[in-house]
Amino acid sequence: MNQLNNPTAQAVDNVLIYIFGFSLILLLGITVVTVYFVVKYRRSKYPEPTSQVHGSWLLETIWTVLPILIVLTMFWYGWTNYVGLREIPEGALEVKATARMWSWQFEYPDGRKESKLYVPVNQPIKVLLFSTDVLHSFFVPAFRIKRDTVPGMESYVWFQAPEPGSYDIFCAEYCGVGHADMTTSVEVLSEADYAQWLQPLEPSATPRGLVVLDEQGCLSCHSLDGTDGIGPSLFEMAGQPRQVTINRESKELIIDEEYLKLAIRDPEAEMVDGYNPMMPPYDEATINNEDLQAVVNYLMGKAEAAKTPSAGAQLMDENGCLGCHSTDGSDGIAPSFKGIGQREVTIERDGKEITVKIDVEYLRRALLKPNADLVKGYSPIMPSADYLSPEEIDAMIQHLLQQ
Ligand SMILES: [Cu+2]
Repeated sequence: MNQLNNPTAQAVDNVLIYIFGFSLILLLGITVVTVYFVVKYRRSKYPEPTSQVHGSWLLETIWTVLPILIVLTMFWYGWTNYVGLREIPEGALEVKATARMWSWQFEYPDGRKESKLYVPVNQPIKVLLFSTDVLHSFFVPAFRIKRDTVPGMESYVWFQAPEPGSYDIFCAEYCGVGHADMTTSVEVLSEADYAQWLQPLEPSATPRGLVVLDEQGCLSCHSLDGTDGIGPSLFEMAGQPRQVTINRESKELIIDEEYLKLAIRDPEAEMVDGYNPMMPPYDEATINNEDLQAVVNYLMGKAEAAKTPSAGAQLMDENGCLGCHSTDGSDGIAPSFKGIGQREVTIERDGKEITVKIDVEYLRRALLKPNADLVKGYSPIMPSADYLSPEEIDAMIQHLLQQ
């Protein structure tokens, strides 16, 4: 990587080159002089000492003061560059990095969570470091940054990437059997790509349960394909019998929803035999009940509600909604659908103007009785969509909320 505009790497490299350079010059200089004198004043040629000098103030002063100056410049140069590594430039983007056995999680100011660190190019990034369990260490060689994450303590590093690309992140503190798997990457995006990445997530086809499993780092210990890992594989486990230890007694039970919930909230209560009790409990603050249910649904092989956004989009198109409502924010005969789920609107009700937040109920009413709570400034010309089935109405609402 081009090291220009990679301030943290430059700071570390400059000091390394400076100290290494001086050390090399001294090593070579001293070795050459030593060898020269050994050869020149060898015993066969000069059996008796030839010099009668007993001291030289000048020489002693030089070889005392000069090394002190050299060492002090090393200290000064190292110190000023270290300070640069600790002082965050203005306008830095803050991302929270949480280390846990054995994966990383990155949380953005808007609450978005990722297992890779996505950042824009040429912007300082401040990474706040946390650990939920043991000592780990956040290490990105490309930016020459490495710092321990300590449970109960907040720490930080910063960097600025000069070019888009993918750069390794390692854990550099031995933290247990999965330590070597604790790798991920910094994904540096161009400004345009980053702006696109910032857009609200496209409703993905990935089931929520799987997203949570990935976000929470579960998959670094539990495989999805049947291979045995640090923990049991999650492959087709639902409804299967397992030997578990409850209160030191081994019992057989069938894996069901209740068991899975307990295994996530309190893993050591009913441990599957043959595995070590090293999974941390995931409380409600870490995985809320809704996400817990999504994970359990996913593991139980239950399909998630078929409220596919594409069905909603198709219905919108088929029913001609887009003739009046734009999807790009431009105003038409009717309000635009863009960002409709995040908006508040002024409506007239019982002769009074009130402001309401657009939510599922509002949208349902707007579809079925469009002219009841009409948005101020628009004409009551929309026909009711009551000829659609409740499922179709739901699909449209889901789609609208994601606009
Ligand atoms: Cu680690």
